[in-house]
Amino acid sequence: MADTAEKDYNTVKRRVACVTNHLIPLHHHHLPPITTTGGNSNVELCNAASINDSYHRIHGEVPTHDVEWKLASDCESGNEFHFTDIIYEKAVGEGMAKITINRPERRNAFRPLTIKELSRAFDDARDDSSVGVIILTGKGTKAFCSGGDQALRTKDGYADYEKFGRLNVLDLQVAGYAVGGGHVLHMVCDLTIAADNAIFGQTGPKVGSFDAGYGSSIMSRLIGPKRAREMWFLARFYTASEADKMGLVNVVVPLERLEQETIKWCREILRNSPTAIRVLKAALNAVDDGHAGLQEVGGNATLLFYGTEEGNEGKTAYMERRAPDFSKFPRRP
Ligand code: 2NE
Repeated sequence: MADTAEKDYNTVKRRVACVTNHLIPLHHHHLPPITTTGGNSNVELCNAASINDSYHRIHGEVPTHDVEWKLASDCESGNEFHFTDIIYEKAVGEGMAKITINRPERRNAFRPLTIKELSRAFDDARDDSSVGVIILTGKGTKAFCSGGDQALRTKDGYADYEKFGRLNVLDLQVAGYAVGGGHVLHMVCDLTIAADNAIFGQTGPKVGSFDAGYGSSIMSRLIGPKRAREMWFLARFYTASEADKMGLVNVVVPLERLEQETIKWCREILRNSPTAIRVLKAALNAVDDGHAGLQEVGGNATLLFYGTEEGNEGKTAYMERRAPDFSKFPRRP
């Protein structure tokens, strides 16, 4: 009898703890401090909520050991990549790839070659089924990326050794400056982990340029149309803390913990269902991407359907030159 009462008491205690975890602000917990320098209390509550629930008790924290990075090889041919403007690495034994823009002497400004190499690395990481998360970052601590290389700007776009210009280059973790096209790159990423020395801003109108594509539409979605106009028309710079308050970034962490925190986020994502993440990513982009976005969600639905008995019956019947029998499959309400 005493045993049952104690069990009930413990159950109640656990449930109350679980509920209060969802209510108590972060600083009431003895958590390792993730510095969210803005007033984004939702992010803090999300982190706090998982400290003492059953999921946390079963799975625990993600491991904190250092990642072993290795220069990436082509996932199909196995050949080593030879890049000039980027460093492309994969984590040994973990589903992470890291792409580092490597032009620190120019604050990691990109030129056409940089974009070509980024595209190749992103294509490879996408096609490598062992990779679930890609980290995009810049070499050094002074800048993530300062946008298009102005020294190579010609009247028909950015031109390097090939001598012909490209304007609509791929506008695609942040320490230091993320400005101009570099700011667009961080906005099109799914998540942004900012170091506390990060500076964000558009410079286009100051240097006779602009991004009227993703750089405008995604920004307006992220921070709202008024703020987006402010950011573009005035071309001011904003601190990491200001960017956090605007909803431009997910979290701000001390510079010396940038990689460590990013890895933690990656490991948390990687232990979740890849299909759930895949479909959610498509769904979160769908509204903004119009037909292309719907096609991505549609492609995922087809992929899942191909794994069902009903989908397989259609294909098998065709291959066996017989009429398909769909009668056993329910028409769900
Ligand atoms: C990024 C920022 C604010 C950093 O300032 P600071 O003081 O830390 O560095 P500094 O001394 O300006 O830069 C160091 C070196 O890097 C070069 C500089 O010219 C300088 O070279 P040296 O004097 O040592 O030789 N550098 C930096 N950014 C560069 C760039 N983007 N192109 C070429 N060289 C660059 C400060 O450097 C800054 O404001 N940079 C310019 C930012 C900018 O305006 N970017 C282009 C925006 S337009 C764009 O990205 C774009 C587009 O045109 C079309 C479509 C999509 C995007």
